[in-house]
Amino acid sequence: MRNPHSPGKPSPQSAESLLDGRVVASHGRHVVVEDAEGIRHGCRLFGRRLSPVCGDRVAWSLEAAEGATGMVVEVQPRDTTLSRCNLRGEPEDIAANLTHLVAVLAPVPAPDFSICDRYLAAAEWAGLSAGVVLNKADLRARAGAGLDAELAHYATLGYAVVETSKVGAEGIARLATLLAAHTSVLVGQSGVGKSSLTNLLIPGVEAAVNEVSRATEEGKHTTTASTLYHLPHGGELIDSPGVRDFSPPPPEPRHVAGGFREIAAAGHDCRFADCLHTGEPGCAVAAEAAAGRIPQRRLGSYLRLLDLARQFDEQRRSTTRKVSPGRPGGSRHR
Ligand SMILES: Nc1nc2c(ncn2[C@@H]2O[C@H](COP(=O)(O)OP(=O)(O)OP(=O)(O)O)[C@@H](O)[C@H]2O)c(=O)[nH]1
Ligand SMILES: [Mg+2]
Ligand SMILES: [Zn+2]
Repeated sequence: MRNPHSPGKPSPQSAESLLDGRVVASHGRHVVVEDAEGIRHGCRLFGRRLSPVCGDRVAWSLEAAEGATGMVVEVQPRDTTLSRCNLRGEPEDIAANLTHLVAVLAPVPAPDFSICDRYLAAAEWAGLSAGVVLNKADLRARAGAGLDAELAHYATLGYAVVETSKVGAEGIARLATLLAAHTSVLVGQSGVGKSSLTNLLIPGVEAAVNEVSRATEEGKHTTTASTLYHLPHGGELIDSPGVRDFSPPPPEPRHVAGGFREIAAAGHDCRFADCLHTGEPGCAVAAEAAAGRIPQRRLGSYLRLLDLARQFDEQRRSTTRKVSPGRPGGSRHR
């Protein structure tokens, strides 16, 4: 294993004493690392360079200091990364080594299907399978008129759609079956019940759950850090903090459609192979949307991410021009 010692920094333990571990929670410069026996240790990070997230495989050593029992010295290469744009519009990693994403919705707080679309697109781009959960099925009568049609459309795209409720643990067994073989993350708006689902899926876990604010019916952002749990029938589950909005860092514009299964499929029939479905002649996506087979909202979600992708592309180009003139593709955005 590589020894990351660098001059001027406190020396980590020798490579021989390094242990394999898994980050199961991350709080800035402090992380919780699970060892091979499943014991969890509070750890600091060696140097300034490391920024592990929940799910990362790391090398660490037992080295007590500053209230921590260990120190992470290296983050191993990831299979997958789920990222978002932070408030400054910069990419920021959320979780690593996921295989599956679950977008959680509820009748209350009012579902934002655009956020759901963007999570599903992020899953497609990261190579994760994905599903949609409608939690609080007991409050279904309070849902807006469009809910059934939206869920039916996700199902026609091939996403598993499960209705769950903490009342009678409805749908929990089916959800557990879908999660069994995966490392999954529960994502969605604050207050939809991600932590409540975590508690139902994993007896003994007491992830903090709070009451939805009566005044606004917005969530209260009860969960403040992603945490990884082991599911009793195999698989791992990450409960993540709720969001008000979510945008994934987009890929190059021509790859954006890959985040939308029906748009990618229809796009094969566009007249031009490089059609971006923004009014080009012979666009099969526009034809499908006009015929009502692609919902306008899904097309809108695609176009919004295409806009973002073009902004990123422009930034990438100007950074490349400034940093390394003449070096094609030399500078990546992140
Ligand atoms: N009626 C009903 N309420 C539920 C259900 N599941 C969760 N709740 C309630 O919804 C509120 C929010 O639940 P949480 O599990 O904290 O939601 P969360 O998605 O983890 O919220 P953040 O951590 O803020 O992102 C709590 O008052 C729960 O009791 C359900 O199936 N039915
Ligand atoms: Mg929570
Ligand atoms: Zn097209």
